[in-house]
Amino acid sequence: MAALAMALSCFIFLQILLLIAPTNAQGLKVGFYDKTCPKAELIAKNSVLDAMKKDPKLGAPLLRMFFHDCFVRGCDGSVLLELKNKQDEKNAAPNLSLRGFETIDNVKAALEKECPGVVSCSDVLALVTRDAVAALYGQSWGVETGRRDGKVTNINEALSNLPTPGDNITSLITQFQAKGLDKNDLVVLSGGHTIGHGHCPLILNRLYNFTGKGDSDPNLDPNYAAALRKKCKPTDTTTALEMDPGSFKTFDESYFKLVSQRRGLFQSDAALLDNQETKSYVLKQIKSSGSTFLKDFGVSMVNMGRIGVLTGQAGEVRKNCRNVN
Ligand code: HEM
Ligand SMILES: *[C@@H]1O[C@H](CO)[C@@H](O)[C@H](O)[C@H]1NC(C)=O
Ligand SMILES: *[C@@H]1O[C@H](CO)[C@@H](O)[C@H](O)[C@H]1NC(C)=O
Ligand SMILES: CC(=O)N[C@H]1CO[C@H](CO)[C@@H](O)[C@@H]1O
Repeated sequence: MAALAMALSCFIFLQILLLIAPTNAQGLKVGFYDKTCPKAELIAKNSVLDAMKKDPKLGAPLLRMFFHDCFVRGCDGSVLLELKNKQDEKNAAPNLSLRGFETIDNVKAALEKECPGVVSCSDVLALVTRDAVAALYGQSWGVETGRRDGKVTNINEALSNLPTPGDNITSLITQFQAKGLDKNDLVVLSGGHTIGHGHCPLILNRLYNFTGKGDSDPNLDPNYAAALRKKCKPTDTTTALEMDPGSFKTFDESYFKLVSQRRGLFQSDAALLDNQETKSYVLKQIKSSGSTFLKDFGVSMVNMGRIGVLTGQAGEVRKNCRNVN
């Protein structure tokens, strides 16, 4: 009887612990800074909203920055680091057009003023990304925090860990799996392409000489290809194209409509129709029964935010996001 009471009270005690601190396996939890820096999330949000008022297009590069951070060495803020010899992730080819680093600096500076040495740069990026998506009429989500910052950045790791726009579905699935993300995360997170821009050089092959016979990609709607050829001449290296034309400032499910119409900008977008599971997700989002994308996106962003994190005593909390302490 006593043993039972003991077991029961232990059980209740455990339940209470879980309620107070629902920490996940990686040591992250929503509200990690509630006690150590209670205003952290509010300060981050206000800074981002300010920056986006001045530059409404900033949301897209910020979201992409988080993806690049998490896929290279885990979400450890390594994408923000700078090396004197420029052999850092920022200077890797896939970084083309990564921007918004000043916004991260500003948020970090405001947080250092409020509670010095407490909030990591990797968490700043995770929070800022959520607030940017929410500011574009996307749905908000609870961001897990408690990440610590890494001390290493390497140009070659960016090249080998980031998927490329020419990747096929098999390759995309494998690369996401290597980061602990499944097919569902792949198709949901690809929906990030509902905002922002891509540049002509990345799709010239799809438009002009796909198989070396002067043809275009058969997986691209021919009318859409013709319209894109007007915007991207064969030698164009600079023009930016809206990935979701007309809706590039709104975080919504229209990306999936485009993909289903074979109007995804990249081969990696079109590839989502080449797997039964990812294809069925795409088609489900455009049914009149209603899209689940906005809710799903928050869930998959939390999953992505867990990749290779440093927690506890690992790593450090950088003072300046561009440099190790
Ligand atoms: C599935 C593999 C992915 C590939 C191959 C890919 C590739 C690309 C490429 C090539 C660009 C255009 C860059 C440029 O021309 O400036 C781009 C833009 C972008 N990507 Fe992805 N991406 C992928 C997944 C993701 C994920 C998971 C997210 C976030 C959840 C994301 C968010 C974005 C955003 C927001 C932009 C627009 C950036 C801007 O306007 O500056 N992408 N992506
Ligand atoms: C997909 O891409 C990988 C890596 O580039 C390649 O090895 C593979 O043959 C491709 N698969 C298909 C079905 O094209
Ligand atoms: C298309 O590609 C083929 C094979 O690589 C090449 O011989 C040809 O010159 C290219 N055509 C154009 C118009 O670039
Ligand atoms: C913003 C940024 O750092 N861009 C760099 C991306 O990488 C290329 C080299 O691949 C550099 O030339 C850019 O300056």
